[in-house]
Amino acid sequence: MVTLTINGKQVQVEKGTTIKKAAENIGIEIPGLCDDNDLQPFGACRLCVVEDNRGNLVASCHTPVREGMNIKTHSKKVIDARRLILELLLSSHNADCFECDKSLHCKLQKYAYELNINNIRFDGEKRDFHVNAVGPIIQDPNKCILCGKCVRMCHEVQTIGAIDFADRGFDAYISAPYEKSLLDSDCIFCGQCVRVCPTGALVENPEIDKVYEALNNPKKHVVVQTAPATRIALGEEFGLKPGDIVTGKMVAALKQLGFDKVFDTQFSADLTIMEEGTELVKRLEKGENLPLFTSCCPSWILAVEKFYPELIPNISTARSPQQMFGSVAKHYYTKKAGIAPEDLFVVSIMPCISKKFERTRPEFDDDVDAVLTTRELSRMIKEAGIDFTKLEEEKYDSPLGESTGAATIFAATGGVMEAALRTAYSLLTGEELKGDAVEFTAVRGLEGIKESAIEINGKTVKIAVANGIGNAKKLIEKIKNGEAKYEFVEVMACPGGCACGGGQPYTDDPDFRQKRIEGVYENDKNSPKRKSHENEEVKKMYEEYYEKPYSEKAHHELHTHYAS
Ligand code: HC1
Ligand code: SF4
Repeated sequence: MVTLTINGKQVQVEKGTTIKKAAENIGIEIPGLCDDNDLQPFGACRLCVVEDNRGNLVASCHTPVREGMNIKTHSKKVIDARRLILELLLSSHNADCFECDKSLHCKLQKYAYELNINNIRFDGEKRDFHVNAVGPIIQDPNKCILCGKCVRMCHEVQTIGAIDFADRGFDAYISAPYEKSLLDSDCIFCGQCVRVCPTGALVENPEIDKVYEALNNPKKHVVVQTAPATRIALGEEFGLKPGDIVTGKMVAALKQLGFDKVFDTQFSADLTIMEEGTELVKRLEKGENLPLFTSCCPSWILAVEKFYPELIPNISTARSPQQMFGSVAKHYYTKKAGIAPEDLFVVSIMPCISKKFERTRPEFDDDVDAVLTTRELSRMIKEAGIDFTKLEEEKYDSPLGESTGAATIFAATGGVMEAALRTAYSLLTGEELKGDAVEFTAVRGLEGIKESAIEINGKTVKIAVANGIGNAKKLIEKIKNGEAKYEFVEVMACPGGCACGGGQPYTDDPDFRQKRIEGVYENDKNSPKRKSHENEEVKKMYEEYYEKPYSEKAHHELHTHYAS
């Protein structure tokens, strides 16, 4: 242990701890624009400077504590330096906060307020770059402060390397190679760069206006689906904690916003399990194209298409729940409700930016018309003046509104695997898992790669779960060089899974992943039904329309193919 003094208070921390973390341990927040718990210390912005024994300013985010140090975190010298840094950043910044999607969540704005910046002493040249608004992510280099968090997230964590610094000095900016748009780059739209960007330089491409237009068009029948992960995070936008379950309030808010029907992506997550579970059983029986990889994460699909096309035969052909919902709404629901398919407008609320890309894939025939992130939905609720926390809970509409605990856990890494196993077990043995035996705890938790094996009918099924594309790549290399062999593998591109997706509320809570995931499993535990094959509305739809999982009709409308 190392003993040091921070602001006159003696502190003991482990060797190797940074000064910034040591200060946080005693409740002192030091500002920083370039550091993040997911990333290696970088020391680029220098806003985190503190004063040491000798009166020197050191960057606290990457300076380890030393025995006997005497640190001042908010001395006059420190505050003057931080103000100077901020004023220099702001002197070239395009500070049109009124029109900025990051406003109220922008770290630059927050620190400018907290550090009392009321007079920028330097009238610098403003950054003047082209804003790239094509595709699901808007890149506005004029708002960029070159902290490098997006680059490091993309390289260090996701190991994609789609973006990097270009040019030098005042002309430096972040871009895909050769100034290409992200659509023409290696980007897989995981949105993790957006999640960590401290300013409005990277934001999702909003689709709110399109949704309002449909809601105000009397000819349109507008239905909305809500992804599993939205219900454990939307509350954060209204002062609740990560992991607080707000399903009923979210449904009530969507009804107040004027959607004709409020349905659930969890309905189609149960449907996905019926199709993908059947596919798994068939592949296990034939011993073909194993391991089977899950297919619901569109960033994972893009990663396979771009970097591992040889794995395409191993990817489940089941469409993602978002796209299954779109297809079911267009084909089954319109017939049942007597609505002309061209009058139907399908909106998704997703924790994910990549879902905006997925809906535009040509093979999905515009089944989904607009995708809003959880953040975009919160803005609509705020704009409508709805007091979210006071809403009376309401229920989803029928017939695409019922779901089970198995669908709920799709939101957490390992959840799709666990949900599929609950149903595959029943399909393979003809027996039901009872009570808490449905819980496959080996695939739960935030570890990057989880491996396990389960016995079904005397056969061992080896399984693996990867979250974060960097971890998925490690797992694929293990499989490719023969170090590991599995029958079934789940991959989610975002560390933690969809609960921690790029479209979820921005948060500074260092434990946001764990808290949101706890909410997911609590929701499952409280569900009266916990297996997808127990979903009555899904069963009824098979009886009335698709006949059985993997039928010809199901193949046509619920499965897909991939680009190689
Ligand atoms: Fe996901 Fe999925 S779990 S991919 O994370 O399979 O986005 O929540 O909606 O489609 O159901 C996301 C979440 C989501 C799909 C489902
Ligand atoms: Fe990289 Fe993901 Fe951002 Fe694309 S969306 S630039 S892959 S971090």
